[in-house]
Amino acid sequence: MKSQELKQLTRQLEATCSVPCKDTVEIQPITGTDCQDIANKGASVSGLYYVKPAKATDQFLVYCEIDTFGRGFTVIQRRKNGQVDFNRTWVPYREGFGDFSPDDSTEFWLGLEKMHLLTTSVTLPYVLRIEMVDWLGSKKYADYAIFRVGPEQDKYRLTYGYYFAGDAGDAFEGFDFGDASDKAYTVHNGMQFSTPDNDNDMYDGNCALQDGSGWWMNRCHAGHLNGKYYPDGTYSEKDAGAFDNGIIWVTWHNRWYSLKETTMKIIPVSRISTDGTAQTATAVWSQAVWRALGSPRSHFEKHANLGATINA
Ligand SMILES: [Ca+2]
Repeated sequence: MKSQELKQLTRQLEATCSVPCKDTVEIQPITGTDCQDIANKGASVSGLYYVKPAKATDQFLVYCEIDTFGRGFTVIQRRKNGQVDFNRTWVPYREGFGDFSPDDSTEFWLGLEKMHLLTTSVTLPYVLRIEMVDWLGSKKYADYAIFRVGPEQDKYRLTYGYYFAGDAGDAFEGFDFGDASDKAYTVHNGMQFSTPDNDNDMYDGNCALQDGSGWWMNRCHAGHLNGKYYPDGTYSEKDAGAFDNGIIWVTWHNRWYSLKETTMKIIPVSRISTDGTAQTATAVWSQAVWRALGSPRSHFEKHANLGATINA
């Protein structure tokens, strides 16, 4: 009896295994330089696509989030269930890790080299949109204009022009915690990337090793989206071994609250607007980019105006 059951099970397994794995992972046929290019070519469903930025020698797979406005976001980071371990060393952070799925059900890090190729191949800069969900289901976002990831020789340095929009606050600007981790020590713009085995931070110790993650560490962070996954969100110094190592966006929730979901995704500045006035938006953005590059201190008020113009 047992033997018969086993035989039956074997037959079932054989039937399953004879279906090629590739058929179970659906890769869309349209290709392009990035997901916006793919959306421009008529792709209307989110899923897995091959992209090849101008600087890249080979195409690579990405998850494209394509919405009803025809916007194509290239997703570079996804957290949603804690199933992928983000405590990794330099090479995995460079090459990417985790799982892609056509239905956005899995976690991944696209990889710093691919982020570098994407963000430095374009003439019109990217916006980095960060979307976050907390354990009550609230959603907030933060947009950064002129987002770039430098080359490996420069340790994949993070740079952006300015915080453009959002309701989550500007954690990349740093945060005054009222202790040793003050605002100047937690700014992320201009930081090189660090991993536990490759310390490029501004701290005597090793932030990435302490926190068990790879990130654009300063001394150490105010926004930390590759942190440890804490189901339920709240955790304590005791849980974490003294360090705030969760998934943190401190201008929304404090550093002892770890977020439930995060998405980091990029889109050309001309397409961030949903109102279809891409050309107007591009013109406005071009001026804004010029102003931002010319006068880094005074752009905050200007962006408030810019946001009103684009969202109007
Ligand atoms: Ca250090």
